[in-house]
Amino acid sequence: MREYDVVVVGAGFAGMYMLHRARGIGLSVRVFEAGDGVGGTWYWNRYPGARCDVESMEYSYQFSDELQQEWEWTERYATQPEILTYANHVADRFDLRRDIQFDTRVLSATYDDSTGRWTIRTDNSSDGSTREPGEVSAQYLIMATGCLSSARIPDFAGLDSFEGETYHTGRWPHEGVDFGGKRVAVIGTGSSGIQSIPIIAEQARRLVVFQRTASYSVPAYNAPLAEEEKRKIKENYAAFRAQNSLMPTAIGSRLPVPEVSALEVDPEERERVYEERWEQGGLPFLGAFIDLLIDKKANDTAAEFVRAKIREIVNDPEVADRLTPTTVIGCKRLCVDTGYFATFNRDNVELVDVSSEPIAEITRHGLRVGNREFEFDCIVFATGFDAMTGALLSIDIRGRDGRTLQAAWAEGPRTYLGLNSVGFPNFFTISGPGSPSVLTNMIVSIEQHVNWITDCIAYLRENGHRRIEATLEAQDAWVDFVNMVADFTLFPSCNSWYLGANVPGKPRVFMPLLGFPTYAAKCDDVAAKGYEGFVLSKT
Ligand code: N01
Repeated sequence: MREYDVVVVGAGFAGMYMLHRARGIGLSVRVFEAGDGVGGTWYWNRYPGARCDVESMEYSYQFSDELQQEWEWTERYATQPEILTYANHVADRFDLRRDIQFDTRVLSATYDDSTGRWTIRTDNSSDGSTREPGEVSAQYLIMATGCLSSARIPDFAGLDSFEGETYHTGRWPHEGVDFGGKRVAVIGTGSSGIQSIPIIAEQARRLVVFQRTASYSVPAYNAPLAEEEKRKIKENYAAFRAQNSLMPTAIGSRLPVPEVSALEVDPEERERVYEERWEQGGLPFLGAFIDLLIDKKANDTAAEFVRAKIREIVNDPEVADRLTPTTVIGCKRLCVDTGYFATFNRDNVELVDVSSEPIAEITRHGLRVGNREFEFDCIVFATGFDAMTGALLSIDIRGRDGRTLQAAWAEGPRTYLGLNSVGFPNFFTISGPGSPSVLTNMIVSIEQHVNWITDCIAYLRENGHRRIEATLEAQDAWVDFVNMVADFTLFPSCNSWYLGANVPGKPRVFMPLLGFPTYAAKCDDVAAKGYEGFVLSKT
């Protein structure tokens, strides 16, 4: 069996950077990747309109100044193809591919307490030369499997009976899809639905959108990036990055930091601030006031502002009504769109509300809602992911004493710092549950985790330690802290994927942690105190 210091699962932005850093401290590394290329989420999510909702000058690696100086983003929000090109450029530039085994899915990982090593089993030989199962051993197992990588199609009755084409936004065919002249259904109106619907509407003969929960969305106002703006940022990129990392979401330091409650200002001033943020576009809309995600009354003012915008954009008042969300704005991830609401003014687009009467079944020629039968050539499932834990729990991971991760997390994920879980020594999760991850600029969080893990492994080796594992006490306290922070906010108030509420039977636990700067400081402090809250062992 081939032996490595480190096995990394996944070659998205997390896996690629982990490989680069681990190699940099002299470790032997093998990365396993199920796809046939790098890029993770940007490799799989090739649906029409896929685009990042974090600005491109921010959504990129900062570990190499040469890279960030030389790479030229072309638009305010980068498209999926541009981000994938960037990922491929990084893989080439840092010669990553020679240690990545593509087309290889990790099936299981088993820890052996007598050696302190993991045995990793894949669906491909250990050098990728045959499709025979392969096995390798590693001292450290690092999961870079992504938070939104386990695509999910709900368990609709009759799913297999449909004779037309079906697609999931998170598993889009590489060759693209031609909707020209076709009758298309889109199920789901989260970020993926909201980005793809306007473009599918332009191509399809007829588009019917099935909406279970109306979503809040703000305009992207995407545009080509001005040379002057790029130049200004690049003049002092490090300072720009440092400023962003002081923001709670590690995004958007160029906008004024809110200092007052939405309820402290008079209605005219409030309206002015919302209008200004709306005109700027994008996720920073929620940063208009200090308490939008904390105080329901404050949140109502922002929600009502967006509702009024929807009524303004959509011509038919009944359709506008159906498109108008009633929940807390920002409780589910805020969407960022280009022409989403206006799409429902088109003659070839229909909106069907399935909130009170769900989709009863998928049929041979389409689907049925109550007594109404629809016929389609294609069904697009924009139905989301088994977020944050789905990819991890789909692998049979067995730690000390043969205990499975599934059993350890049966009541919801339990981690210390979102980095390690009790019972699973020498095991790290990059952007794992219990860390800020999806509530931040993911690449910033990824780099922070990878840097921490790399320093940790270097420390262990320098000091002759062979194992590291969180203590139960530290983990329990951390889980309590993550819950306490969430309970202080409005996040637990709706059925979001942050809570696992989109997957029937999944434990309802708020998985990410709010607040990047305090989290990063805590991780630094833990390291400075000799990895406080972990047991390090030399045997
Ligand atoms: O998935 P979602 P997504 N019957 O879970 C509906 C990131 N992302 O792929 O809300 C009918 O948000 C479901 O309805 P409901 C971003 O973080 C980023 O769109 O559960 N409908 C919902 O409308 C995002 O949040 C970008 O009631 C059903 C939709 O399917 C995350 O990925 C782009 C249903 C799923 O929405 C996930 O986004 C894309 C059923 N049985 C994604 N089951 C950008 O950077 C589910 N739904 C811009």
